[in-house]
Amino acid sequence: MITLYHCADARSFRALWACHEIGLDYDLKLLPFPPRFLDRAYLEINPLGTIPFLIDGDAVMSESAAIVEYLIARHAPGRLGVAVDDPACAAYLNWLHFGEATLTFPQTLVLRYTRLEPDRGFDAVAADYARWFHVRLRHVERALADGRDWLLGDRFTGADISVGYALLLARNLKLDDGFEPLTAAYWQRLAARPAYLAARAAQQDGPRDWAVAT
Ligand SMILES: N[C@@H](CCC(=O)N[C@@H](CS)C(=O)NCC(=O)O)C(=O)O
Repeated sequence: MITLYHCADARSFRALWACHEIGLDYDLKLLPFPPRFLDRAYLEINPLGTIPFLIDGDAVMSESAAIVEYLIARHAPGRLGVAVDDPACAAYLNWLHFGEATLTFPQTLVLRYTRLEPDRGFDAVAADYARWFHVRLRHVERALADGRDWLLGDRFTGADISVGYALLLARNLKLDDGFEPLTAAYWQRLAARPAYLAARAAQQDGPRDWAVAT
């Protein structure tokens, strides 16, 4: 069984959500946020101090989008993944990584300077990166303009988990006022998925620190 180190609503939620979409058993280790400071013993498990951290036998991973890709490739390739010889593979991988590298990174500056370290005086940085996030998010709105339900059309994939987590974080940071209509409707579809709801429920008993219950 895999072991997943997780903080409520942090990027490790991507891995937790993927487990529920796949129907995979897991051992969930819930940590307070940020674990680097609040659970020093965690550094012996993951010297980076970040979450997620996944252990699967001899395999260890610390990148949330890569974990989604790995779990799907191993356990649900035909159902939630896209094969390399499928014409949609490039779009699949691009969205999977876009969710983290382009849509989540700017939000971490907003989180840091509005929630974790509000007294640092970096309000302008937070405001700039909130705007940066909203401008990049237009790429999702454009993709949905043909009426598709999911990023790759009518099939829900790991790419939706990756981008969907960025939308969850945006909600928690109250950046969802910048969701355009198709993105807002896409978020509603994501948030209604049984696996999403089960993953949210699975983390309820742990420390929530910065996370905002929605
Ligand atoms: N690119 C990595 C980022 C991992 C990361 O920085 N996670 C954050 C939480 S969302 C963290 O652990 N922050 C606490 C810290 O840096 O001490 C991923 O996608 O998993």
